Amino acid sequence: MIRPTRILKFNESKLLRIQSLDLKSTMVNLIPKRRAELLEIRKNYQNLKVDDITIGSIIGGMRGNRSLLWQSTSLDPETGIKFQGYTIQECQDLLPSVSNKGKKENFLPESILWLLMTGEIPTQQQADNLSKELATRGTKLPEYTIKIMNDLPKNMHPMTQLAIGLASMNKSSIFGEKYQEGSIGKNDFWEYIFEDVLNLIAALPQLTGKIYSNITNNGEPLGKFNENKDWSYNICSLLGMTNSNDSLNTCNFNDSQSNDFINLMRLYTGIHVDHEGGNVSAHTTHLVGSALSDPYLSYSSGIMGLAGPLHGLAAQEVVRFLIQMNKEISSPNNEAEIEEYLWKTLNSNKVIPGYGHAVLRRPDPRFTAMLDFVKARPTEFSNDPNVTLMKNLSDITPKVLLEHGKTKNPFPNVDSASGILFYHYGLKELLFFTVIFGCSRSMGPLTQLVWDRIYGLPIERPKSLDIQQIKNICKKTSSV
Ligand code: CMX
Repeated sequence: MIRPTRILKFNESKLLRIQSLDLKSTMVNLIPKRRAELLEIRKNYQNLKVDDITIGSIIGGMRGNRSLLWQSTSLDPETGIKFQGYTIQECQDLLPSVSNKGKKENFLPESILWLLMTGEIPTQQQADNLSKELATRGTKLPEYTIKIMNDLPKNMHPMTQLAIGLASMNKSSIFGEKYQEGSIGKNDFWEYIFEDVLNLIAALPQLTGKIYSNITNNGEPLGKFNENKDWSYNICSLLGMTNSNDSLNTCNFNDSQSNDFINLMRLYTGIHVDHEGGNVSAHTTHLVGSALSDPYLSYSSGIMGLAGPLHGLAAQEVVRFLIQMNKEISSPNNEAEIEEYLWKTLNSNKVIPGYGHAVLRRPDPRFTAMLDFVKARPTEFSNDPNVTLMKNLSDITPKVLLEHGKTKNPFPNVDSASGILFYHYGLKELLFFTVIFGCSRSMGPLTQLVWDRIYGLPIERPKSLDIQQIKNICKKTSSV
C-alpha cells in the first residue's frame, strides 16, 4: 500500500507539461475547467426541469428517472454502453494494449481507467505508466488484511470475503486519516480519495488471488505477484492460471491457452468497468461515498450489491442453465430440442438467464465482444458443447422470447457468454465469477467517487413517501 509521495497543488499544475505522463498530474490539469463548468450549469440552470417522477417510478425501482450525475459512461438503449462517448469497438481500436507486442491484443483495463478518469485516450506511454503504478501500489496487501483473510472460513461466499477484505483496508485509508486529523479542506478531498482509489484498484489482484486460494487451495498461494506485469495478468497468475514461472498452472495451459486466458481476462475486466450510474453496485458506491465514507467502505458496499442474483450473479446462473440443458438435450446443435427446453423453462415461470436487460433494447455489445473472442479462436472452442450451445442460443432464444411476448429485450446480455468462457478455461467455482466482475467494476464507480469529490457533490438524500402520502397524492389527482 503506497502513501502519496507528493501532493500536487494547483499552482504547480501550470508547470506540468500539457501532456502529463501520470494520471494524477493529468487530473490536476483538468480540474479547474471542469469545476467551472459545473458551477456555471448550477448557477444558470438550477431550476430547469429534467424529468417527471410518477407513482409508477416510485414503486417501480425509479426505472428511467434521470436524476444522477455520472461522469464517465452512458448507456443507450439501442447502442449499449459508451465509455466517455466511445463504443466498445472504438475502445478496441483506439485504446493501448500491452506494449512491445507485434500484434494488437485486447486493450488494457488500465487504458480504460485512464479514459474514464480523464475523458482522454491515453498514449501507450501513459497506459504503461498507469499499469506500472498499479503494479507498484499493489505489490502487497496490508498485514492485517492478510490475517483477516486467512482467518475466514474457507467456504465463505467469495463475495462476502471480497467485501470483508475491502472494508478491512479502510484502516489504511489516507482520506480517512487526513479527515480525522482535520487537516484537509473540501477542495482537497479528491486528492486523498484518488490515492485511496488507486491503492484499492491496485490491491484487487492480490485480494482476488487470496480469495481463490481460500476456496480452492486451503489458503495456500496459487501464484506470485509480478511487479513487471499488467493488472489482468496478475489476476490470472494469482489464480494459478498462467503457464509461466509465477503460477502453479493448475489447468495445464500451453502457451497459446495461457495467452488467450490472460487476454480474456483483459477483455472481461476491460468491458465490465462501468454501466453508467444507476445500476446497484455503481449507485451504492456513489451513495455511500456521498456520506464521505472512504473508497474502501464505499466500494465494499457496492460489492454487497453486485453479489445479488439480478445483478452480478447472473453469469453463474447462465453456466448452470447451459450445463443442465446440455444434459437434457441430445446435441447442442439440435434446434428443436433447444426450443422445447426454452419453452419448458418459460412455462414453469422461470426466466432465461443471460437474456433481457433493464435498459438495453438490442444485443449487448459486451456480449458481441465476448462472442468475437470465441470466433477468433475456432480450434480452441470447437469441441466445447457449452460454448456451442451458448452460440446457438443467441440465435434461437430471441425468437422464442419474442413469441413469448413479455420481455422488452429478447436479446443476449453480457452474462450469457462471460461465465461459460471462464468455465471453459477451468474456472469452475461459479460463485467466484462475481469476484472477477468486482475487480473490473471497481474502475467506473471509483472514478465517479473521485469526480464526486472534485465537484464537491453533497450527501444524497432523496425524499421518501409512505403509502398514505402516496394515496393522498392519488386522491388529490383523481378529484381534480
Ligand atoms: N426470460 C423470461 N422472461 C423475462 C426475461 C427473460 N430473460 N427478461 C424479462 N422477462 C420478463 C420479466 O420477468 C417481466 O415479466 P413480468 O411482467 O411477469 O414481471 C417481463 O419480461 C418484462 O421485463 P423487462 O421489463 O423486459 O425486464 P426487467 O427490466 O424487469 O428485468 C432483467 C431485467 C435483466 C432483470 C430481466 O431481463 C431478467 O431477469 N433476465 C434474466 C437474468 C439476467 O440475465 N440478468 C443479467 C442482467 C445483466 C445486467 O444487468 O447487466
